[in-house]
Amino acid sequence: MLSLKCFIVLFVLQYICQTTYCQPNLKFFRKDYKYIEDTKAFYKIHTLHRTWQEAKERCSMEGATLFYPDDDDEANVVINYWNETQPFSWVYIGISTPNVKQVFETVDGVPITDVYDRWGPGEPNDAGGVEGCVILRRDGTLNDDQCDKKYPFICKKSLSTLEWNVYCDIPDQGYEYVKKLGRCYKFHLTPMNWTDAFTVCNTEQSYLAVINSQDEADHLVAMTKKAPKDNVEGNYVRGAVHLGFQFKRNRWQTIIKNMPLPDSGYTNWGGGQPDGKGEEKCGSMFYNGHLNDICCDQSLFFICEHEIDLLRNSYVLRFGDVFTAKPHDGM
Ligand SMILES: [Ca+2]
Ligand SMILES: [Ca+2]
Ligand SMILES: [Ca+2]
Repeated sequence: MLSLKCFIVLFVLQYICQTTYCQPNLKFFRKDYKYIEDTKAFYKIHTLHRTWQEAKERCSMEGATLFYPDDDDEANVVINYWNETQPFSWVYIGISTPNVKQVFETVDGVPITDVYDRWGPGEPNDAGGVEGCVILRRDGTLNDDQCDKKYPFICKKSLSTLEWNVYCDIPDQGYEYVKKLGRCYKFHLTPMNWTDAFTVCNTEQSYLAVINSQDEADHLVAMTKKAPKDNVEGNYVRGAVHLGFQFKRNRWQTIIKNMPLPDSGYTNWGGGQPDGKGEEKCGSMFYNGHLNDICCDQSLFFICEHEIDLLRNSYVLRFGDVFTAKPHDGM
């Protein structure tokens, strides 16, 4: 039988849930995205200029896609938001000519004629024969332009495609909740150099994993063992994964608050490691859990770690999974 105290705790947690945690999540993707009800989608205007390909990859890393207007209404709504917040004259959109010159399609393979195709006067003109990517101007018209120029861009995530990972409190089903450690991990099967791996984890609102205990090391080893990595081809180093520590300020330290590695709770180096003699300044873990210094340029698999809001998590653990409803259910 539940005591009165339990009832009060339950009531308070439910109240907190309704007012601060669960409700915003119904229409929440990431803190850096703005939800627009008219189009039922989240948008982020990226102010850092990038090439078209970089823009596309950046949106993808954030779990979104490079925005293009589906129709006139969406073009208007997004341009209004852009007018309110940023001074740019144009942005890259997710339309290009990936296969045939002057045959324009969206990043998800839809012909431009099925979406928004209000070209500016005289466009598309493929000026100089080198224009394969599309920009949206502030006046709502499109122009084909060179893909390697650097422009601002907008990422989009539609509410209908949002899948909330309730245990990890993150819009990414690739993260797996580990009860024993009270946090989530994702094994990345696309090998990258240390810096790119670091960026990918950050972009996913996580960080390159830092081992803080033998339990955590054991889990990362098990996870690595389980990961379907054997068929991944390409030029990368087998046998180790990037982790969140590096040689900086003349010492090994983790990426969390620059904590010296000896204070992190785990310093189990592999035999003879670190052996890079100053050449290997980035941190990795052999598949067996032992630490290894490695060249930062080397491409490896890597693991991201995500910390979860403790109160919310404890609510789930205590009272069962009341969050499994999709974020937009009942809306
Ligand atoms: Ca043009
Ligand atoms: Ca950790
Ligand atoms: Ca080494």
